[in-house]
Amino acid sequence: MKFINKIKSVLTLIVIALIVAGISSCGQQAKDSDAFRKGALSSDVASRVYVAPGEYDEFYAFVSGGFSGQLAVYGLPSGRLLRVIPVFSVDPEKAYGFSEETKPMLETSFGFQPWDDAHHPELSQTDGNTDGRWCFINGNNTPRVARIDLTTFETAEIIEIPNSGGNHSSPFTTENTEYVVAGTRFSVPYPQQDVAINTYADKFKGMLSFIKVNPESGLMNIEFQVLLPAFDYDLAHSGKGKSHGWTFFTSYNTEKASTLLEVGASQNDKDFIAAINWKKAEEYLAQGKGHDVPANYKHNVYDEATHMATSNQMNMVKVLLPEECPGLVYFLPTPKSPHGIDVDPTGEYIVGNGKLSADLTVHSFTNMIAAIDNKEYDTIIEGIPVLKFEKVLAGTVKAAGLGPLHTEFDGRGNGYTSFFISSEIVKWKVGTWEVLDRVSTYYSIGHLMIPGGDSKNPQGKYMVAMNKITKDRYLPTGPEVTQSAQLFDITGDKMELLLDFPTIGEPHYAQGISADRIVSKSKKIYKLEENEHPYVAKSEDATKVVRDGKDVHVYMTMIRSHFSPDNIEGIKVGDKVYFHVTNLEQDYDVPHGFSVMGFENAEILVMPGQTETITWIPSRIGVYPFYCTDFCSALHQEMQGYVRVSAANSTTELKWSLGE
Ligand code: K7E
Ligand code: CUA
Repeated sequence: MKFINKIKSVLTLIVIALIVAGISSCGQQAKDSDAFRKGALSSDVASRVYVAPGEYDEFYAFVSGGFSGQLAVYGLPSGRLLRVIPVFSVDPEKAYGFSEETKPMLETSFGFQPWDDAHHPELSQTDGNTDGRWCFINGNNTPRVARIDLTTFETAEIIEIPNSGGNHSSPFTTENTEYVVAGTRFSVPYPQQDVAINTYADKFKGMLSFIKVNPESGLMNIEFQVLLPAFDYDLAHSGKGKSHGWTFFTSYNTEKASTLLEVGASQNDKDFIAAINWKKAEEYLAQGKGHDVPANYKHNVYDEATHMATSNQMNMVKVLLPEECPGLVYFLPTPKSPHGIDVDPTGEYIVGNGKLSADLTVHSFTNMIAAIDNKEYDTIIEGIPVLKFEKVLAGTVKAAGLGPLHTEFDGRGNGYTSFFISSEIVKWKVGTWEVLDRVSTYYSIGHLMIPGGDSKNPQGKYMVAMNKITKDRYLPTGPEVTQSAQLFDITGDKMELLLDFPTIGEPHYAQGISADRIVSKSKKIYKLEENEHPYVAKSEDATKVVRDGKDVHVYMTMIRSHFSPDNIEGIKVGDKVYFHVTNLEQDYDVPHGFSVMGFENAEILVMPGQTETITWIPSRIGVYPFYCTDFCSALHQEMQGYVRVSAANSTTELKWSLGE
């Protein structure tokens, strides 16, 4: 036993040394051998990712942008980038965070946040299957969860998560999207207060949040939070099938270190997986066990009828305390600072990937329930029973690689785990735990994704690896080389590399779904007659310019190939001009853009039937052109106009016209 522990600690040291060296062992070997690097690509590989011009891809892939804060949409198997959806970062291309309608989306209790770090897209599910309705994604830095509407591919809602710091174990869904969960990575003082950082162990707490999702509208609200010890809660996945009703969160830093965590949080041989019985939580809430706790957070909702977002101030959350709610939370000891946690399609197996380990630890849901029934506890921490490791363990995938991070499933009884340090994916058999195949990734893989790979019914044809480092895989572009994804065919016994493609930002998790679950629902236009924007002009007759003190409201329309009005006079230096621009088109794929010379703002790109507003405070007299920024017709270059700006004290009359 002692000897084994010694081996384990030596292994940990090696692992840490490798992490510190920041080098991937396999990657290094691979780099040395060009033939190996290119892989044994069979000659027909190109045809298997080739999507002929005019043809559609078979799958959508939603890939997180990491530090870009956005969500990128790719087609698979081609790897073609279809769209970048702005979520947590401003995007001047789409006026996201610049238009008056979208600015409220980025409001937080700290004010307007123009950026965040987005890691985990998660598709909504019905009966454990991806249903193509919504994609959720976490904002890591200023804790938030966003919901993207997959009829419009627009961010429809963002909710801030109070009592959290680093919203990383988020936003994983339950099998009918009853909840998406959000767990704090960094524990913070609870309640937030001015205290010495070395009071961490006493004053700091971890918080796991359960966000209820309205089954019709998708609207989110924080139903309850569970107060936990001051660990770091890293990732999550919910149970399904037999384990439906439970959600599992990995933790590290059960040592409660508050400095130099690379050493301090690597002391314990095992950290915990927190298993939350959310159905039990609902019972406790019904019994009035939830504490109303004052909280300060924003809930921002985009209304498709008014084409406008509203930011709402929220003031309360319900908090459940484990010591008052027996049976609500259990800890499952899991070796070596587990990172990813993944539940197999049957819901029986819970895979904890100890990132400082070579092995994968697989727990059994059945064993867990038996251990709970028999009270097989090691100890109790802050009211939470710690189950005996041997009693919940189902098996171990032994010596599979170095630095396991994340696991996905193919629906044929196989698991696929990414290994950051040894830079590879290992395929293993669920139940026997034998390693079946391994394949190198280039380089330093983080997450991997199989469409539906965390659902009840994976669509296990392709697998995407998302890599942190690409070094020599692409043409150099200065000090930083693109991050990238790699596509594999997983239909055979051996995983087969098909394609490398670059990604935006840093890809973390991704979700995939067969295109047919989305295509038929995709919106083509916004109906003009349904436009309830308060400043809409539904025809050219309705256009006007209205002065209200120093505010000037321009009700403008656009249609191929002119603006109405296209001549505006009587604007004065220091006015605040609101251009409320309605696109009168009712044809698919005909946006028009709008921008004014020198107006210190982004363009707006207005979709058919939509109204968007952009503001301008002119600082100099003159006559300034505006034009359509999206090449919309043969006479696109003619789609232009002028605004005349007069001195603040001038008597220039306010007037507007088209064709005079
Ligand atoms: Cu492993 Cu943020 Cu999901 Cu990245 S996390 S790799
Ligand atoms: Cu409208 Cu170009």
